[in-house]
Amino acid sequence: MRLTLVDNMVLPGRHDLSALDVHPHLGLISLATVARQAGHTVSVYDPKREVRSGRLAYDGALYARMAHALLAERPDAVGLTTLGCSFIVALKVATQLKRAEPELPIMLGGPHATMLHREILERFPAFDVVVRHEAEETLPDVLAGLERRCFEHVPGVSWRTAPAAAQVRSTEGRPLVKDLDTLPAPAYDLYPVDHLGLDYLRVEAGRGCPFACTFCSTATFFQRSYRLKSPQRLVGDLDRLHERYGATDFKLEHDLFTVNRWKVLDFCEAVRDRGYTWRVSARVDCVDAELLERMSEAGCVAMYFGIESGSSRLQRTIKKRLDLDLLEPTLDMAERVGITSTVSLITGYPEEEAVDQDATLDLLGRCLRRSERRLVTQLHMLLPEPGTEQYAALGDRLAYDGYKTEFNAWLLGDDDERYVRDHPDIFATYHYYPATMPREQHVFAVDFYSAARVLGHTVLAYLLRFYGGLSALVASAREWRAQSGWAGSTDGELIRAFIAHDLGEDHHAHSLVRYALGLAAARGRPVRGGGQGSDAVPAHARRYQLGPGNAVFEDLHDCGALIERIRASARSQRPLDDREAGARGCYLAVASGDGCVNYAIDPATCAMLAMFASPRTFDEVCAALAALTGGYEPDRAYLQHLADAEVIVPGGVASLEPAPAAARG
Ligand code: B12
Ligand code: SF4
Repeated sequence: MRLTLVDNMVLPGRHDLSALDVHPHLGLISLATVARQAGHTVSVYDPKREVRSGRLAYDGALYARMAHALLAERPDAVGLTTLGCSFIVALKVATQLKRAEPELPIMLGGPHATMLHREILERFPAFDVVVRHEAEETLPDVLAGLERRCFEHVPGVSWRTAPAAAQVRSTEGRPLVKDLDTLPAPAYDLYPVDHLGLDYLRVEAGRGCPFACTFCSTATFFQRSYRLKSPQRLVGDLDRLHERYGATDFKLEHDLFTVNRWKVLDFCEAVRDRGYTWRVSARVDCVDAELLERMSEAGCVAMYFGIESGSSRLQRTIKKRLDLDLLEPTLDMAERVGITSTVSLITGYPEEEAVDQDATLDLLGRCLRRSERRLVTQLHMLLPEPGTEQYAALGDRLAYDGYKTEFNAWLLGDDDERYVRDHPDIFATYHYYPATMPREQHVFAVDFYSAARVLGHTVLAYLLRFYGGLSALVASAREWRAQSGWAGSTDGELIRAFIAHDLGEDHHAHSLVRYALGLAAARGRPVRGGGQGSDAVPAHARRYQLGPGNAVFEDLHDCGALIERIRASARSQRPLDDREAGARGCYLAVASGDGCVNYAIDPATCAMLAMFASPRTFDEVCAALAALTGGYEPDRAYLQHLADAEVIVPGGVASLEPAPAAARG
């Protein structure tokens, strides 16, 4: 049979579609090998890759276009995977497929489908079969029984008895692969790995976590059975990927890699001479100095620590039960051995009080004051997840306010929102639990932090010197927003306006915020080239714009020097005084590697360069400046010099209108 597996439409943070995660889906490539071994022909369709490449627009026609592309492969069966936050896409695509080909069997799997198999099958006739839990050992039998819908002998399957029939049946069982070493090598070849531009490759290291935090579905899905592939198997997987793709950097996927330190040490021993680098997830109470050192020696470069809350009280309530005193020493140890840490926190818990949220924010603030090179910080909104203890207690009291988290797939179709509202239990991640704190305070904290991260650790940590801590900064900004009647969103511009109001337009902290936001915007600015500099386009019609990452600033403190001073005084809690902050002037920032070089420029050059914020011809800039200054025209040789130095680069669409008479020469 020809089986097409369909990857998730998961979104990247901050909704930057060019940053879509196009890594091979480890569940699907594991299933693909098993299906191939059973004699089937398998392909994987990844909508993220299609969207990222521009072949598939992420708009209201997404579902129809995806279905069209899938049907073009003429599959005998389709299998979709889904998370809660991508289920709308799976549902709508399946609906389109069924409409076009009612007899085409459509399977669904993954954690979300496992938790809600009955609800999904009973309400959405587009799906025929849900394969629950870990599916490697059941998929061959499911495929064999697909035509006759005969699954009675297969554990962990739920199905509709005939196409569009209302009757749903289900077998008992929660399939689990006891020995992960028995799994065949995953079919990475179903993704064009060589052409995905991946920094590292994901490799499944194991499954299951023995803990049972109230917000996390891992314990339900993998049944708290902690399994790690043997060192020989895991290193063998890495070696194979190294030989085939030249990969040397890996992400070892496991919710909690370090639970069994002896197994981790064995792996370190087995991998240490390979020269690979790798990253994992851990708890701060499942690592120690010796382990971190051995991991670092064996190539570990990054660790993800789910801390979840800075409040000890909440640590108990959500059953994460971390000793928060371990965090900073652990970060110190990791930093000392050269491991970059990610500290992830969550707000929005039903039981969270203002003091708990403040503790979380202040913990983030303390992290910000640490070395920025070896630490990444995140603040997420709690998402209700089916299959969790929280959901079992509060899943029937979900509320909806249309808030868009960074994870949920966008609602693109006309009736998508109706589905979300009508089925809160299934689209739980678009909703929120009733909570002690006003929802608005959760939303503001998450949005503020997401916007503030753009400023970078140094500038953000410096702002804390004026407010004492992150919770106080967030509270002041929130109060200002309410009093000022701010109508915009909670973004960088809100932070700038708040600082301008609170500390003053002329204050050096305001300059720093402007500078950081300006550089971030410049880094994200698209430059559309298209042979603009080539001889095919006459010189007068060539348009230029500021080079990628380059920015100009008028009336600004010397922020490059300021940031150096701030870094030099990192241990101090004291803001710089006016004398230390220096005078204001005009600056050109030119991107260089990860950073930039600042040049002091005169106001006339600044005004001229500012015109290249969007694509302009030299003629247009000269004319605009002449109008502005009553006759002053910049030296065209100077403009050409800026272009040669790539301060301004060819950009924008060529104007093919006839050249103005003066320029025709
Ligand atoms: C890698 C990973 C990611 C990656 C890639 C996700 C992906 N696979 O598409 C990234 C970084 C993008 C990611 C992001 C997020 N993730 Co994530 N992630 C993981 C992680 C750590 C590993 C996934 C994995 O490779 N597992 C191993 C493979 C073998 O398992 P599997 O994919 O589940 O597949 C098996 C079965 O599910 C089943 N199966 C799956 N699909 C199908 C399809 C068919 C047809 C069939 C028959 C069977 C089947 O068979 C497979 C083999 O046994 C898991 C935790 C975990 N340990 O699984 C969380 C997990 C999947 N993530 C989760 C969540 C919540 C998120 C986020 C919302 C952020 C967050 N809060 O963590 C975002 C959402 C992304 C978005 N924008 O929508 C939850 C999902 C909960 C849910 N019910 O949906 C998990 C389970 C973690 C958790 N315990 O909370 N994640
Ligand atoms: S949050 Fe982490 S420690 Fe807690 S159950 Fe989930 S995977 Fe385990």
